[in-house]
Amino acid sequence: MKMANSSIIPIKFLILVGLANICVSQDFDFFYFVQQWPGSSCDTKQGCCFPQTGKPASNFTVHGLWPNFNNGSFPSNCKSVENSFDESKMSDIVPRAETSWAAFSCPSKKKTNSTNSDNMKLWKHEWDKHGTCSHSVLHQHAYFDFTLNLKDHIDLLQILLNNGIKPDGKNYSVEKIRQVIKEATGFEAGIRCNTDASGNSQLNEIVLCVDKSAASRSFIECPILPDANCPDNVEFPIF
Ligand code: U2P
Repeated sequence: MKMANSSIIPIKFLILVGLANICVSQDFDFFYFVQQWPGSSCDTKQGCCFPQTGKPASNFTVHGLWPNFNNGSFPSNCKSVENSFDESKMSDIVPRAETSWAAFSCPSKKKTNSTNSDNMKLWKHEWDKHGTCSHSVLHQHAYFDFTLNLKDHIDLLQILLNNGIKPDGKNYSVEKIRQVIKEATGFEAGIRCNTDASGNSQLNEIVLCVDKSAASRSFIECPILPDANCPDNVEFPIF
C-alpha cells in the first residue's frame, strides 16, 4: 500500500506541473517591439494629427510592445480587474512618452472639436489591447518604462542615416534596410509597409523581437517575422 500511495503522489504532481505549463504557454512567447515612421502615417489618405505638444521630432516613434505567439498569432485585450489602465501611474512616464510614443490618429469630429491627436488615448489603447496580455511579466508602469528604454537603446534613424538611408522622399531597397539594421543590432528586423495617398509603397514600421522575460536589452532573433507586404524598393517619406 505504501508503495502504491507514494507512486500516486508523483503522478498527481506531474499532472499539476503539466497543467501549470499549459497555463504558462497560453501566456505568450515573445514581444514584437514596433516602431513607426510618422511621415508614413501623415501622407496617407487618412492623414494625421499631432498631439497638443506639437509636431514630434523627425524620428521613429514607438507604436507598441506586443506579446506574440511563435505561430504568428497574438493574444489581445486580456483585461481584468487587476490590470485596468490607471492614468495616475503614467505621471513620470508622460514626458518621455510624449517624445517617443506620440499619437498621430486624428480625433473623431463627432466626439470633439479638437484637431489634436490624443496621446493618453493611444497609451490606454496599447495597454488594453497588448499590455494587459503581458501583465504577468510587466505591470503597467514597467510596461511603459521598459518599452521607452528599448526605444532609447536602439536608434533606428541613426542606423539608417549612417548608411545613407534618409527620410527624403526617395526610394530605398528593403533588403538594404534589413541588412544595415542586422549589422548594427545583430538581429533581423521585420519591415512593414503601407501606401501613401498616391498608392506608393513606403516604409511604415520596423519590428524587432524581445525576449518574453523582459530582461534589459533582451533583443532576440524573431521566432517569426511579422507580415511585411513590402515591394523590393520603398519610399522613406519626409517628416
Ligand atoms: O496591423 C494592423 C494592427 O494589428 C495589430 N497587430 C498586427 C500584427 C501583430 O503581430 N500584432 C498586432 O497587434 C496592431 O494593432 P494596434 O496595436 O495598432 O491596435 C496593428 O496596428
